[in-house]
Amino acid sequence: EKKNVWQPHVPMMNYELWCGILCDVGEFHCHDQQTCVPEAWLCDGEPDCPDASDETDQTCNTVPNQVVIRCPLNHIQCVGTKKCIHFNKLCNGARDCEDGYDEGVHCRELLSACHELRCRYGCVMTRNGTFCFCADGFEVGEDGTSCRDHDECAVYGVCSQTCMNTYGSYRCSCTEGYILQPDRTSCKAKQDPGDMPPILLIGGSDRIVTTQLNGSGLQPLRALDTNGTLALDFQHNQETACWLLSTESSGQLRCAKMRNLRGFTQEHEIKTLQSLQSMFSFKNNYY
Ligand SMILES: [Ca+2]
Ligand SMILES: [Ca+2]
Ligand SMILES: [Ca+2]
Repeated sequence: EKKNVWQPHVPMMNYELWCGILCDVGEFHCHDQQTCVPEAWLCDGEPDCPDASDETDQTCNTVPNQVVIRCPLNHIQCVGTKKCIHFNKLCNGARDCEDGYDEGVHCRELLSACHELRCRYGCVMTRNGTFCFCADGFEVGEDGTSCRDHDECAVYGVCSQTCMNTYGSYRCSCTEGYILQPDRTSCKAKQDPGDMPPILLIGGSDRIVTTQLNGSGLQPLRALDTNGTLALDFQHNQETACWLLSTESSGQLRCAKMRNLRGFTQEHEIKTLQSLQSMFSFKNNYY
């Protein structure tokens, strides 16, 4: 049962403030109600939510079946669950998998097998056998015993923009105009000037307006012919808004400068050889 049920008597704005943000499909809503993380980061042995709610037993026992958990380097999945634990937690005398899969008589029986492997760093003992592992940031070489740097950047999505592999680690960076966030992996666009609040540009059926994110400060920018279908885009680097207005008989593609996100200036029509009637399918990609 969800605890944050919809309360019909609470006005929309209050509900959103009270409930925090909403997450996209395929994302997990951290229990802090403010952070969304990809479902693939659930129960992978690393806390990704600020409150670590992506790693609690309560979360990991209720992960939907269609979410596939891939354990990170040096982690192993507790059999039959979605929980990943670090190799260090195998045979360490404490029960880390709910069913005790990580502990047992094999921890004693496999000691000599591990010894024979002559692992450069450490040896893993599971109920299915033994193998070598390396310090975090390193992976086992082809000989099965030595250690070499793990190229973290080879995995898509490790950094949100630029990734640089280093010996034993890696470093994320951002392209110009973006700032690296405290999580050291994601980038956010710089706000210039810094204290300028974000603004919503909205295309309605009869006009284009801007508002602040909380809905206040509504400012009409341009009236439109009614009965049209509107698609709208904003090119940040050129401070230009473009919109495509289609009616049953004709279509028009227009652009205007929008300095400092205030009014429209230098509005002009973009002439195309193509009939804009036939651009309906293209239009859906034009937001
Ligand atoms: Ca996680
Ligand atoms: Ca253990
Ligand atoms: Ca590395």
